[in-house]
Amino acid sequence: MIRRLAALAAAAVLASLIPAPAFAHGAPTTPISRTAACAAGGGTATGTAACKAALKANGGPFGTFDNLRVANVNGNDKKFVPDGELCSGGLDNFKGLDVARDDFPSTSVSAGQTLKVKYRATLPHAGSFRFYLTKQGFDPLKKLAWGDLGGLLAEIKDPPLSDGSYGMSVKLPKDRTGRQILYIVWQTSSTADTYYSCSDLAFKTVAAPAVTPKPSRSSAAAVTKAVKPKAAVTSTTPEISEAAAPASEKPQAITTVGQETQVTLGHGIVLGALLLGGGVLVWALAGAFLKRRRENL
Ligand SMILES: [Cu+2]
Repeated sequence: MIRRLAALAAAAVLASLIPAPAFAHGAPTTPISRTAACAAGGGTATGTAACKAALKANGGPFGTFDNLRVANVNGNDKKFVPDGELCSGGLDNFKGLDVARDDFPSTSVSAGQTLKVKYRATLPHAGSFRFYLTKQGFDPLKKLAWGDLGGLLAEIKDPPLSDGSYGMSVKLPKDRTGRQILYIVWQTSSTADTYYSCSDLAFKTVAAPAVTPKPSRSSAAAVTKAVKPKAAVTSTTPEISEAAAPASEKPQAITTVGQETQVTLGHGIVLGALLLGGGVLVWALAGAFLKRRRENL
């Protein structure tokens, strides 16, 4: 009996030493990312033709939507993520997300607008978000390559977390039309991981003023109306008002302390649970040992 308990306790201790399974982390839900739309545990768009095709191309189940991360990149994204594999971060269990299609679940946007971004953090980490947008002329029917992306659109460090999502906003360029991809790189500083995601955007076509030599008053009025969009931001998820405090307003010292705390609280919780489990086993073992001794006396 005691020997069996000892074996169990030893097994538990060994199990706690084996690297723990992947924990949840994050992915953009607004604008909806391919991983949040199609991958496990993410969005509700798995039934769409694009997600079905992506799953087929994946050749097996997707990884968890918030787990599209690569370790030890340290900012060398192009070295770790090959052309044509940007949406999967070069990861085998997300490779279906790289399929070139123009019908992935998308977010309708207007050129020049300020786009609200919600990056769901199932496990918050300190770090920086880098935003890239495909250049005008991008062909969605070709796999995304680094050369398709324009320069850095925005970089936001440690944005505010509200209702489980990082809230950010990015100003979109004025010259884009049609389907484009917003590529977000989340390089965390509290872990070794960098997260990658593709969010498909559909730029609204602004009605071009009719090219008539002498426009009548009524047609001019119609054009004015058409040019003024009612809502600037169209999101796939309901809006939640959020404190949009710029990252720069955060005191640097507190941010640093927060990072340390985050690491301890985040991945530390699991370690704590394992230690607690081990403690319970040791306690049970000791109890059984004492009981046996008492019986022997
Ligand atoms: Cu994580």
